[in-house]
Order: sequence, then C-alpha cells, then structure tokens
Amino acid sequence: MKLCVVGIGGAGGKVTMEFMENEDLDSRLAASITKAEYITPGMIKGIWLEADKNDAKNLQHFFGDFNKGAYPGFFIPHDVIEDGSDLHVCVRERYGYDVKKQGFVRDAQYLKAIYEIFDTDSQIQELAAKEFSLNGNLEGPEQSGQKTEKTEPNGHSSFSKQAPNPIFDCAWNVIRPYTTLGGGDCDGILFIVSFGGGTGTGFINPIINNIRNEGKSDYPVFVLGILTETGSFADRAQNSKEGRRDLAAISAIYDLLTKSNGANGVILVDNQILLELFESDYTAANKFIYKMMRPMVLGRNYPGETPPSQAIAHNFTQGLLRPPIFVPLYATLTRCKNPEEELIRKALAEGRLFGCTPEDADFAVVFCRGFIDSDKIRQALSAQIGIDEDKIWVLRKMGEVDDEILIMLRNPYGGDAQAYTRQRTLENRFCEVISKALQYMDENVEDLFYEGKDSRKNPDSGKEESVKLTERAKQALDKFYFGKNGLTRDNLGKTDGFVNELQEAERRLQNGEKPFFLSPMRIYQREEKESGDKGKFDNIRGKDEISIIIDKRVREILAEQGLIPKTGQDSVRSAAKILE
Ligand SMILES: Nc1nc2c(ncn2[C@@H]2O[C@H](COP(=O)(O)OP(=O)(O)OP(=O)(O)O)[C@@H](O)[C@H]2O)c(=O)[nH]1
Ligand SMILES: [Mg+2]
Repeated sequence: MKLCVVGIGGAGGKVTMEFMENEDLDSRLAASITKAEYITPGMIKGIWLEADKNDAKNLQHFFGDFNKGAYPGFFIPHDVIEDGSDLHVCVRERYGYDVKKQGFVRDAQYLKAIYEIFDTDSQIQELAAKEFSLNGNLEGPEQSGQKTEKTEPNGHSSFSKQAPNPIFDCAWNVIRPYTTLGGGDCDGILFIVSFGGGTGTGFINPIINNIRNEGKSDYPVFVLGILTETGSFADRAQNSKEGRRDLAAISAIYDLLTKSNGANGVILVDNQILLELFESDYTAANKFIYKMMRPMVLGRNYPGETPPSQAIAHNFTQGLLRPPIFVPLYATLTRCKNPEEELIRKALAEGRLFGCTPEDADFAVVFCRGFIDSDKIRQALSAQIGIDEDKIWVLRKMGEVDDEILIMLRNPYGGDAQAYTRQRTLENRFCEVISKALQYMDENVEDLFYEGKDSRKNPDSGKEESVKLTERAKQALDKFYFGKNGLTRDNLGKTDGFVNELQEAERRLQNGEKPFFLSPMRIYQREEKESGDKGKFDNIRGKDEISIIIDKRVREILAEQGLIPKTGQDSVRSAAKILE
C-alpha cells in the first residue's frame, strides 16, 4: 500500500504536514539546491487543498505554492474560476453563492450546494463547458519531482462523461497524477479533514464524488476525519460556535456514510479525546494522529504480507451496503517477549480514539509494527472482545524500536438501547453532536440561509463580504432542511428533510439500531428528463441510492414482522436467507 495523503482545510493541512516530513534532508533549501527527491517515510505522496489563501500563503511555511512547482504544495481549487468571469457572475446571479469565497462560511452545505449546482443546472453547465472544456485550463502545472504522465490531452478526463465541475475537477486533477489512475505510484488515497469547519467538511464529499463519477468505483479511498471538540475551546480560533461546528460535522459525516459507493472507510478520531490527552495542544494532537496511523501507512511489510490498498479497501467494506465507520485504537510497548496480549489490553483500555463498544464491532483489522505474532494477536483480541477470530485480519510490518498496534474496529456500536446513555460510546457521542446541531438549527434558522450574520472583510480587496442567497437557492435549502412543505416554526423536522433525517438518526441510535444514517440527501435534484418522474425521487440520486431506500423499506417490513432483528447492516442478507 502506498498512499497519497490529501489534507483538506486547516486541520487537514496541519495533520498532513506530519505525514510529509522529509526523511532525507531537513533543509528545504539544501534539498532544492541538490535537487534531491523529496522522500517521506513510507514514500507517501501528498498535497494540501485549502480555500483560505491567507492561511496557505502567509500563516504557514511548510507547503509551497503548488502552482509554482513547489513540493509539498498547497493548492487553492477555487482559483481556477476567474474573478468576474461569466461563470462566476452567473452562479452569483442565479443562486447568490460566491464560488470564490475564501471559506469563512463554516458549514458543509455551502460547498455541497456549489457542487450540486454544477452537477444539475444546465445553464451553468453550458458556461462551465465553454470556459473549461474547450481550452483545457483546468490542467495543473508540472509537479516537481513527480511523474506527470498525462492521460488526456486536456487534463480533465471527466468531461467526456459529464459536465465540468471546475473547482472539484481541478482539485482531482492535481491529485490524480500521484495515483496509479494518473500514472503515479500511489495505489490509494487517504483524505484527512476535520469535521467542524467549512473547507474540509464541505470539500470531502464532492471530491470523492468526483473520483467515483469518473468511473473509479474500486479505487481505494479512505477518510481520516477529526470530529470537532465539545465546549468553546475552538470557538475563537474558528469563529464558529459549538452547535454550528456540530452541524457542519454531522452534515459531512451524513453524506459520507450514506454514499453507497463512496469512501472505503471513514476513520473517526475525536478531538475531544485528543485534546484531553494532550492538554488542548493541537500540534501535539496532530503529531499523535500521525504516530497512531503509522502502522497502517508506513513500514516495510513482512515477507508475504504485502497487500495492496485495493485488498485493504476490499476487506474494509466487505459485506456492507454503506461506507463503514472505523474506530482506531492504538498502543505501543517497549520491545519485549510476547507483547501481543498486553498490546491488545493496553489499546482497549487506553488507546481508543473515538467512543465505541469494541464487542459490537463486526470486523477488525489489526495493523502491527515490530516483532508480533499474528495468531497471538487474533487470539488475544478475540478473547478480550469476543468477536470471532475469522473476523480479525492482522497485517504486520517491520518496526523501528518499539512494538505498536493499531486496531481498526468496524462499526463498533449497535444492538444496545441503553448505550447512548453511557459516556464514551459511539451512540452517546453521535447523539450529543446531533442534538446540539438540531438545537443550533432551531435557535438560528436564519443562519442556515446565511442571513445577516455572515460577513467579513476580504483581506485581498478590503471589501466587506456577505452571502445573499437568491430565492431559488433559499427555496432549495428550505426543502433540503425542512422537507417539501418547507419551514414552519411549530413543525420543525416533522416532515421529510435533513432535520427530520437527523431526528430519525438520533432515534435509531437511542434504539440501538445500526446503521443510523440511511438515505442520501441532495440540495439540488438532477432533472429527470427521460422518465418524466421529476419530483418523485426527491433527494435521491442514482441506482445506488434507490436500492438503499428499497433496502431500508424491506428491512422495516421484515423487522415489523419479527423476521429480522432491528439492528445489523447485514439484515437484508440474513432476511434473504430466512426467506429462502
Ligand atoms: N486535531 C486538530 N484539530 C484542529 C486543528 N485546527 C482546527 N481543528 C479542529 O477542526 C475544526 C475545524 O477547523 P479547520 O480544519 O481549521 O476548518 P477548515 O476545514 O479549514 O474550514 P474553514 O471553516 O473554512 O476554515 C475546529 O473547530 C477544531 O475543532 C488542528 O490543528 N488539529
Ligand atoms: Mg480554514
């Protein structure tokens, strides 16, 4: 496995930095003089996607400007759209969104809407095709020290299949050459984002859609997501209150977990746990995130144990209809004889990076570094949490000094209606985030439409910027959040819509149901030209989503009749067996 690490947004960039330290030369200057190849541990390649130019250009000195050939580099996707171009103006006139906004709108829906506008509005698509498809100006610059084999004459392959989506296409185009899909040598991507801001949370789903829409349904894509902390610690730096950060976080996670052909796994880390461990020091937390991920991404594999990313991705998602959550548990021990049992015990007792109930996991992957016996790991984990040994997959690598393990528990929750009442369960943490997001929406409905409060001075132009959505955009958001009847104060979330879906998810978590997010949601619907079914499949997209809705209904009916338990992702399969 050789990964391309793509950090998105502030926290995503800072954690990616830890993965990208140069192994050979500490000095960037010396490296550039000697034209030394930039070598990271594990030969990881990487890039940082950012929306805030000030953060990228002035507030950090690790990443250079990708457009000037720097490596490792930052890239500002919205720069691809020219200020004042027909496309820029048209999106603003029709919807009110400024596609070049530098990311002060701290929510996931802003970029989701922009992605879906380009995905659905034929007028915008025509303009985008005129400005981008013809002259091919989405092409990235030569990447220093990297292979830049071009697979298409104009650098954007997706256009032959669908309309250009410039911001996300150009982001994919700068990642692609690092991957085996574009002539590079990375056989998988690890996206790193925080769930809680606007850039990382807003970008992660559209960019995965872009990869999948290109027809790359089996290219391994993993997401490492850092859930924003509770309390007000991040409020000032982030200029965003807890409830709002929670809404951004849950929106992004919702989309990730409901996209049936999306990521191969969403690895969740809770900033709350990290900041308690590292006394609110983000830098120390970031270093630890890298350290705990090393057994997955680094090191020489044991002879005969060298699975490519594809095998890992396949095992991660095997048997599931939706992308799974993985909770990482990490432990390290000074090298000793027979460390396996103690490593497992330590990881379970002290190494959980997100609330969970290990006994409820339906599968576990254990990445090891050091002198470790696979059988003993399987026996110890099976004995301590009770899952079958054949549901535990052990992958070993050579280590450095100490022995380390990273246990990835798949979907370690569900089946216990009391779990949400206990601290440090996944149900409890998600219920907390959902209820704070719901409360925030209830108390700040106008924020959902960016009314009044969202403005700031643009550091480039010095002008005050704010968002003023058009009626068209407001109506779409109204329907997205509050369902077909729109917002009525005393009816919040009682019809369909995202608010209702969140309430339902909270209820499922409280009942111990698994999974808890089911139906994909869209703000802008695709036109149903051929079928004439416009409006009939609101919030649904494609065959995958339709099959999920059918799956959901079948499960409800079977559960009502007592044929299957209420929990379990595999319930349709088990129901099919019962019916046979
Ligand atoms: N672990 C960790 N978490 C961080 C760090 N910086 C910010 N966070 C958390 O991540 C959340 C989102 O912050 P950013 O990643 O800066 O947001 P963004 O993706 O750049 O989005 P914008 O809102 O557009 O700036 C914050 O609310 C914090 O909870 C960091 O360096 N390390
Ligand atoms: Mg930011």
